[in-house]
Amino acid sequence: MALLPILHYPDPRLHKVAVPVTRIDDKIRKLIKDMADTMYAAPGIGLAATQVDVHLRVIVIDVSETRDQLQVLINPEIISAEGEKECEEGCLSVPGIYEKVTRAEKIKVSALDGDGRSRIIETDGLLAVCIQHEMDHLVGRVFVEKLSQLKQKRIAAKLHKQQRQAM
Ligand code: GNR
Ligand code: NI
Repeated sequence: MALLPILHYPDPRLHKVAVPVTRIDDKIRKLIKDMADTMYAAPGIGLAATQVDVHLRVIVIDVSETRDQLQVLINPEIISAEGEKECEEGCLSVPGIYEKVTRAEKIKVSALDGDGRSRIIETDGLLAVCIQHEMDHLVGRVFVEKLSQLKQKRIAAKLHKQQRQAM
């Protein structure tokens, strides 16, 4: 088992844009395994490759209570989105910060699974929120950047304080 270090906001590498995977080879399979281990250990319900400083369109998710329903999304694309919903979000790259974010309520997404089979996911609820949160990471966006400037300033101050106390 290999745990990967997770980048912490405001690390500029969190703003890199990931590129599509062209071939699912042993290197990608190892990345998926290590990302899943890292997500479960954190613990988190999702992890985007961007967060472990790998800039490829790879996401792992497990929103199950039993933590045994791993979903791998490679090269995900939103086909359609409808409605709006507010949900309190957190992020492994922004530890200790939880804020309400508005997302699409229902989404339809195409992606490849870990074996390279293409699949269509139609979902709402927590899985829809999580997929949108992870897909934002792949284009260099962190959830706090969707908040008001005032909230972002308060979060930056809180993170500075946390960092000082950790030293
Ligand atoms: O573990 C996580 N929980 C979470 C809760 C609400 C909305 C989104 C998430 S994703 C987050 C893990 C993470 O940072 N993924 O990028
Ligand atoms: Ni996140």
